[in-house]
Amino acid sequence: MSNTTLHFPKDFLWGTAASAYQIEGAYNEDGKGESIWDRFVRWDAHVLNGDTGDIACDHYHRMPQDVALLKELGIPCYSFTVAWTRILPEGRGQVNAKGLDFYDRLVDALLDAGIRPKGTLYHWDFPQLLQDLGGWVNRDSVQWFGDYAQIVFDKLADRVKIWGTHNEPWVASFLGYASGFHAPGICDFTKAYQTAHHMLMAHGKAVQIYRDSGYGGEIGIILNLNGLIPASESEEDIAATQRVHDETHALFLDPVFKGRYPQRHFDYIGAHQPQIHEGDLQLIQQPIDFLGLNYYNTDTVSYDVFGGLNKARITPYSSPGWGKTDMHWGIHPAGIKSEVLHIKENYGNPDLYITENGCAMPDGPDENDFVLDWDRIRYIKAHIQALHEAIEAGANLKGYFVWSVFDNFEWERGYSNRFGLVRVNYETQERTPKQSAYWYRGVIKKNGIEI
Ligand code: IFM
Repeated sequence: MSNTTLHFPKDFLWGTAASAYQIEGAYNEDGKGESIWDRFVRWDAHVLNGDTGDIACDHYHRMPQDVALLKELGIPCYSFTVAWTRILPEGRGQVNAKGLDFYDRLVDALLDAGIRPKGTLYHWDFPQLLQDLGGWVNRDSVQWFGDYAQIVFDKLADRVKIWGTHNEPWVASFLGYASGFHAPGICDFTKAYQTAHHMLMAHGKAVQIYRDSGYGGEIGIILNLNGLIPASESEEDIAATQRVHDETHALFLDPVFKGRYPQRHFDYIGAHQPQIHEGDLQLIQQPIDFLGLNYYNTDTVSYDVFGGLNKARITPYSSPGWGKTDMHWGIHPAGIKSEVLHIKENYGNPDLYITENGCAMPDGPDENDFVLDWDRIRYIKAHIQALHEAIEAGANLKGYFVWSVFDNFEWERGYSNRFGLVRVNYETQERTPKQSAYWYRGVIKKNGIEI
């Protein structure tokens, strides 16, 4: 039987993504200030095995070799995030030239290697000194972020032409301020909603600053949009699914694209509603050039009176024939297509990038640290195939980024889960591309997948 190649549009942007705290290490070097994650990992019992990002993949020191490896793997675009506290150790005020220099060198190294750099301003590592003033709950955070954004743009935006403002603001707001699983470890829904509102305003502010500075590239926001399916057709399960959907999707998408919050949800959360001033929603609703969509998994949702504020129980969902990932997340490739089409149909078919997709698998290395990860290849391929269908259905999908290029620090799970196309031996810091890295190189070369 002969194979068919599903081709992607010309100029489709293939890439890989990583984030500062998860790979850089050098947590207190060259003038870097303390972030909330530097603090959080030192709290007893908050991260599995007491792991920290102090060293992580030591990318800060190994950046030139890492970029050379990206080149060898044929990666056309690399998505990195900037650590706010490398640039502004106190979160505001004095700029740390050595911190800026690191990203300057990274961008130049990428361009020299023929790799397009894509930058994101915020991936959860808020400055601790500003956290001491209330963090994102403090309305001044909007201005703090704007000032930080301006500094980063002025240094890098002449060469970096694709920018994300925030990565996954739902995670920063709700895992950081409602469940407390993430830094700063606060458990308070009112603060979580206020954080979401200020992060959205900060996003709008950064977009405004970017436009006013005339750098002429693309800017957008990156949201994590899990699939959600009611566990049954009962009214209760459907309503619970709607509540979770409102919190994770509409709370972010509606203000960015429509300049309003989902009223039904605000009626439901009552006293937890954020304080909104006149003009806030106009600031949030800046025209953006793309939406970044991170998709990993789909859950079923059922009504549960013990299910927190949303009264919802979340259960991982897998399509028949698929198991679970090492994160115990279900696998449902069609879910990525549903999310893309949800955006297309409800938010004016904006340009989209899949800014993260991938999986942690129980990688079993051989004696040379080589990982034959057919399960990861199967996962990525099925998701790419579903995206091909979404494009055929009319979605404006412009690119796809695998999370992640390297195994790295997976937040509260420490180093126990591996998402990389490249294995990292954390004792020796040796990098070994997995089978999936070579397979992905082939996808990029063909600009498509064989089915
Ligand atoms: O590792 C994270 C990343 O920081 C944000 N998106 C999800 C990934 C996997 O959990």
